[in-house]
Amino acid sequence: YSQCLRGTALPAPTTSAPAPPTTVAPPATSVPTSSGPTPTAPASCAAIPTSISFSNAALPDPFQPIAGGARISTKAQWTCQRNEISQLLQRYELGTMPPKPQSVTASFSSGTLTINVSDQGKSISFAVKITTPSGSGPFPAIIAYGGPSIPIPNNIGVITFNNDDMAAQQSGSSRGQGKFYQLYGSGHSAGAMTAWAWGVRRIIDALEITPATNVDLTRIGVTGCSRNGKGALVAGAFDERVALTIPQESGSGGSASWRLSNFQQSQGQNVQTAPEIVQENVWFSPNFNSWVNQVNSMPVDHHQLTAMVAPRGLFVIENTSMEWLGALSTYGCQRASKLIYQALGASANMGYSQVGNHNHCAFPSSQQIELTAFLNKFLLSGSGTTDIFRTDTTYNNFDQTRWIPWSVPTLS
Ligand code: MCU
Repeated sequence: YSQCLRGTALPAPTTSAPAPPTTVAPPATSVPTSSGPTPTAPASCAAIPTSISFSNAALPDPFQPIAGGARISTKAQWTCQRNEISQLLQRYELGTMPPKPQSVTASFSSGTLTINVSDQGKSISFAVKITTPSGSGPFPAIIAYGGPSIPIPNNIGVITFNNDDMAAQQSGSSRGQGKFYQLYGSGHSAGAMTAWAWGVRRIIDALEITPATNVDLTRIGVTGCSRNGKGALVAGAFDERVALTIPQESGSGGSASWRLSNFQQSQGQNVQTAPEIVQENVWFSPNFNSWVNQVNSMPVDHHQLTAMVAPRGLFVIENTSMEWLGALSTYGCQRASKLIYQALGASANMGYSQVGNHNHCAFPSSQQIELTAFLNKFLLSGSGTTDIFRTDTTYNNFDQTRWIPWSVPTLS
C-alpha cells in the first residue's frame, strides 16, 4: 500500500482545480450498450432509453424507472430496477461488464487455483491463492483484493486476488493494461474496477467447477480496502453469488456519493470528487469523463451501486478521520442505501460503521463486534446484530430532506 499511503497522508490532489480530462468520451447516446443485461437480468425488463436527459441535485430516486411512469412497488419489480441501475452505472461510470466468456476452465494444485478464460479467439490465464481451514469442508471464503486488511477468523478461508494483474491501477496512464485488456482489447470501455469485478466473476465460475478447492459456493465474501474497497463493492454489486460484501474505507468512488462529495468540497473540505478521480487513476471507464463535471445530470449515484448488492449482506466500513475519502458523503450515501435495504425488507442485512482516529485501512478493534456479526450471519450461519448504522461524528450539515427527498416504499 505504499502508493496509497502516500496518497492518503497527503492526498494526491493539488489545490488547483484539475485540468479537464484529456480523453473525452463520446456522448452517452453512443457509448456501447451492447453488453446485454447482467447475467441475472430477465429478458422481460423494459428497454432503457438510449438518450437520457436527467437533472437532479439530490440523490436520484432508486425506485423510479428511468423511462418514467410509476415508481416500483413490488419486490418482483426490483429485479428489473436493479438491472436498469446496473446498465446505467455501466453506461455512465463503469464501462461494459462483458457477458460470461465462451470458456472458463480451472485447475487446483497446492493451494493455487489457476483460471483459464477464452473468448472470441483470445485466451488469458490467472491464478489466485486459496487458504481454507483444516478439517472437512466445504468452507466459507472471502475473496480479498490484494489480501485482506480486515481480520479474518481461521474458520473462514481467504482467496487472494491480485487485482492489479487483471487491470493495472498505477496512475491515470495505466489505461487498458492488464489481463482483462489482453482478452478484450486495450480500448475496451471497462474501467479497472469493472475488469476486476469480471475477474471475481471468473474466480467464482472456477470455484463452481473445482470442488477440490473446498469452498462453499453459498458462503462467498469479497473485501478490499481503499481503492480496492471501491473495487470490492463493484464486485459485490455485479455478482449475486457473493453473499457478503465488505468495502473498507472505499470513500469517494466507492461508498460515497458524487453529489455529496461535491457538497463537502463546496463547504471548503479537501475531498476527492469526480473530476479529480478520473485524473488520478483508471478505476472508472472513459465514459465517465463526460459526466464528472455534471454529476447532477447522471441518473445514478453510489447509493444505487450499493443498492445492487441488496438484499444480500453488505457491511460498509468507513473512517471519520479521512476527510479526503468523503466522510460526510459516505455517511449520507449509505443512509440512502440503508433505506433501499429497508424497502426490500432487508434492513438487517446492511450495516454502516464509521469510526475515526486510526490509520487508513487499519481496522479498529471497536468495529470487531460488528464485523464478527456480519461474518457469523452471512458466512458462518450464526447470528449477531447486523442492523447497524453507526458513526462517531455528528453531521449537522447533512440535511436528509434535501439529499434524500424520495419516500421509502414498502415493496410487497
Ligand atoms: C480511498 O482510495 C484511494 C483514494 O481514492 C485515492 O485518492 C488515494 O490516493 O488513495 C486511496 C487508496 O487507495 O489508498 C490505499
